[in-house]
Amino acid sequence: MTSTLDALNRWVDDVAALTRPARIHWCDGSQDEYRDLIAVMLERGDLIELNQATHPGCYLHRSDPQDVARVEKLTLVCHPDRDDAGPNNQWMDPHEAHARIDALFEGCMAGRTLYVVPYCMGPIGSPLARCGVEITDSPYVVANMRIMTRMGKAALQRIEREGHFVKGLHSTGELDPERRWIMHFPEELSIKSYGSGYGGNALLGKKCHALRIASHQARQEGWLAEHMLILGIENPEGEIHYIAAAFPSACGKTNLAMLIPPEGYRNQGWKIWTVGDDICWMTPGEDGRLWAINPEAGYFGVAPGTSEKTNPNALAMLHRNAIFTNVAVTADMQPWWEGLTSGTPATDWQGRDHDPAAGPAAHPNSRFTVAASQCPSWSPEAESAQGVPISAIVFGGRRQSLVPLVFEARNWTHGVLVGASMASETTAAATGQVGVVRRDPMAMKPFCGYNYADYFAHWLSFDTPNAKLPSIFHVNWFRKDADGHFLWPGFGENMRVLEWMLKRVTGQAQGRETPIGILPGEGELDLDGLGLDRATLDPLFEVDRAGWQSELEAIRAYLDDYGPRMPKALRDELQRVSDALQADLQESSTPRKAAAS
Ligand code: GTP
Ligand code: SPV
Ligand code: MN
Repeated sequence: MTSTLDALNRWVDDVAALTRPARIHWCDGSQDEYRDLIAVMLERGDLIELNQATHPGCYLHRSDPQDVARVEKLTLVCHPDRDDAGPNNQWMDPHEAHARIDALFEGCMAGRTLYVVPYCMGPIGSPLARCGVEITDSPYVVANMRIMTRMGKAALQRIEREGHFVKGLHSTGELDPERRWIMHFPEELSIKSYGSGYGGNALLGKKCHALRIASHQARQEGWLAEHMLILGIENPEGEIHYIAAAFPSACGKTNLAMLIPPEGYRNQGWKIWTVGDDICWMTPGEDGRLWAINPEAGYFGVAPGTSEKTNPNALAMLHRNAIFTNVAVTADMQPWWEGLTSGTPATDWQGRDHDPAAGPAAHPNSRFTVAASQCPSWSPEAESAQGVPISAIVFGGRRQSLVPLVFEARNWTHGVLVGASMASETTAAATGQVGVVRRDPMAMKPFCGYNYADYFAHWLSFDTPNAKLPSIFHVNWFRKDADGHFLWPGFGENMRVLEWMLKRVTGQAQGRETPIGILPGEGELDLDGLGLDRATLDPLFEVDRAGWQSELEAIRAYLDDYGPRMPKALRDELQRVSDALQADLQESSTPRKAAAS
């Protein structure tokens, strides 16, 4: 027995002494083990069998109604020094944090099984992948981890070989919101989560490890751990360019990652390949480019809004071997959610007879868990050890006004500012009010494991003489008219925007310089067949100078909150944009004509 496994065994013993489980099960990740877990959960009522004729291997889990989303207020990043966590994180002194949460763990697994879940984030043979072990008393968590990560024997072997792993301890506890914490100890490479069984709070490989802990490691080691999808765009010549895109939770990553191009594009030979839909780890390669892997092996996707019209690829992969969480069901036990064009909900997400007056049938943050390889657009490159080279990075948010459909940053520093300036309307993916605009730099507000000022400095540090960095863009699919309708059709039609980005990356489009960045020039973005009138198009492609002046002031105030730790280069860049806007305002008091049609 090696010392790593000794250390692992000792930790399991210590945890068992604290939590006092009835039994301990080491997960091997096998199909038999998965089948047994499902059987246990069906018996306990943790899972409900869905219609096996229409949805073989599919099950429904209903969460406690108080436990249906991430809880940011109870999510802590416990560096010894509070400033290292930054104003962007909830913080507690590590000693106090351990003491508080260990008191909750005391005896909490009595009568339960303690599962030891070794997992690997990333292809098992990839130098960019990292391993962890989650201890949990939730079979639902184990089953989800088996879909979402490379879990079991192979991961344990890699851990033994490598000699280190991230430690995650989880118990569903009593599911009492008053007795719930999700704590991170980046210096110790450890996580402790108590009192929630929900996705991001409980599947510790995902947001806790692959973003909060990994972002801290990435800073020390010179790489990036990001809340980004990864997709490949194949052009009619058969070349594939990869892009990574950061949108906040429930703002369109899964949808963009699985996009099916409009018919005209398909006929020409365009195709989208899905590498990842939520998390991206990027490292500079010897060639100076950024190379990216998807650390996950499955999708934990938002169900509502997923339809034949919006995301047919997602729908196609949800007819077998999927776990649904908090969706509604039809009378014949098929999963159902708002946005589906067929079927009628009989029972809502809480198991009550569906009453349309009582709100949506599926919870707005209801989710599916499914293996990545079941997606029709799944890219075999998702298994590549070295990852895929990234040609463009895209930032985006949910902004009903001001922010145009697409613009490009002038250079890396400007791009980092564009990412740092991101804001978005809040969604049901986290508890709290929905629809409030808040700053969410790089879509990492809930996930950055250290001070944002240091994080921006880390991003800036990639701009070295030998670097061949990706171009940086910003998109907004969510502009609305006065009546609250989306101006841009979105979904598959977002292909048009991707094509323009590729044209920029390959030098085939000139673009139109504006103070906030480069927008599509006249005729550069293909709008054929969309039938959008001027009243719709103008706002999508215009730069509202006055509106942007107030936006820049809000961004300045936000950056100032971080005090002297905020990199000067970012403040200078903001000043440059602000000066350009000012000059532009003085030069022309008449509004410019919008282009791009
Ligand atoms: P997380 O899993 O929480 O990180 O979410 P995500 O970023 O993967 O978001 P997802 O793709 O699941 O989309 C969330 C919601 O946004 C769904 O209800 C979608 O239907 C909707 N959505 C996605 N893309 C578009 C788009 O292009 N236009 C519009 N109007 N809505 C979109
Ligand atoms: C998100 O909220 O960004 C998600 C779902 O992807 S969760 O796993 O809960 O974080
Ligand atoms: Mn996410």
